[in-house]
Amino acid sequence: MGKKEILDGLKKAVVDGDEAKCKELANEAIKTGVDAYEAIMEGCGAGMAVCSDLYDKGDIFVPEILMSAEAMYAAMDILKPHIKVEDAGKSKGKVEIGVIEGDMHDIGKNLVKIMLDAAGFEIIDLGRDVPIDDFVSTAKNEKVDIVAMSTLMTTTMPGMLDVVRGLRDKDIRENVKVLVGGAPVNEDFVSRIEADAYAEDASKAVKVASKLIEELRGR
Ligand code: B12
Repeated sequence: MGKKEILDGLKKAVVDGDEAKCKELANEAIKTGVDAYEAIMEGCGAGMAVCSDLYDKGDIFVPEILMSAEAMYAAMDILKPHIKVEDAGKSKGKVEIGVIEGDMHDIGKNLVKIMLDAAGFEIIDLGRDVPIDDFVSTAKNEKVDIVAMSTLMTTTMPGMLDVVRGLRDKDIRENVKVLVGGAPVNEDFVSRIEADAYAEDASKAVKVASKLIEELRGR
């Protein structure tokens, strides 16, 4: 089976929520030397993006999207140990990542976590629906380098501002970089809440996080 066939097949298997097919194709990717990183981003991630669009159009519903997420996780479990990120050695740092209080959407956060982990970052996963204070106290107690926050809902975006304020109140804002992501978030929002950076997807998150670590260490 060729590379294109495997990547397209993985994408389709995620959309179809076909866990068995996802596992089969992930194993096939490894066997035939397809880059695991590419398989995750262009197979699994691309499939999940299609699911989001189909959901928005009303073509699929909650049960289907949850099956797709399960199928994607099954493929990623197989692919993850095989990821090689080129500059992994250069910019390791400690990252706490979580989904803001009130928000249960964690599929995107999990994808970002896996890619950061594979790139050599030390990850503290706070999970989803994370209270503001947990972000702040973990940043302080664990001396993290990056506070990474996700939200998929407009209603929970203000929580990100509360975390930035909390970091300031505890006098640790200068010690950390604040990275935000999720569909409703953008560059403009970063400046409004005085965060440090935004990344639109998991592969960009790795690049941006590496840059933030360089900035932090270069001070
Ligand atoms: C799947 C889904 C669900 C699932 C979530 C399952 C789970 N465990 O995550 C379930 C069914 C539970 C759900 C529930 C709800 N949902 Co919903 N859901 C979605 C859906 C269809 C897809 C989201 C998704 O997983 N996408 C795939 C992932 C891979 O993409 P992603 O999350 O965007 O992540 C990528 C980037 O954003 C980025 N990224 C993400 N996080 C981070 C973090 C950092 C630090 C960085 C750098 C980057 C980054 O990288 C990721 C990977 O490339 C979206 C619609 C959509 N088009 O997005 C609605 C959507 C987010 N849901 C919505 C709503 C309203 C709800 C509910 C309130 C519905 C209800 N009435 O019950 C509840 C909320 C419950 C709660 N309190 O959270 C709305 C939000 C509207 C708004 N603007 O606020 C949306 C937009 C649908 C819509 N059009 O109305 N939902």
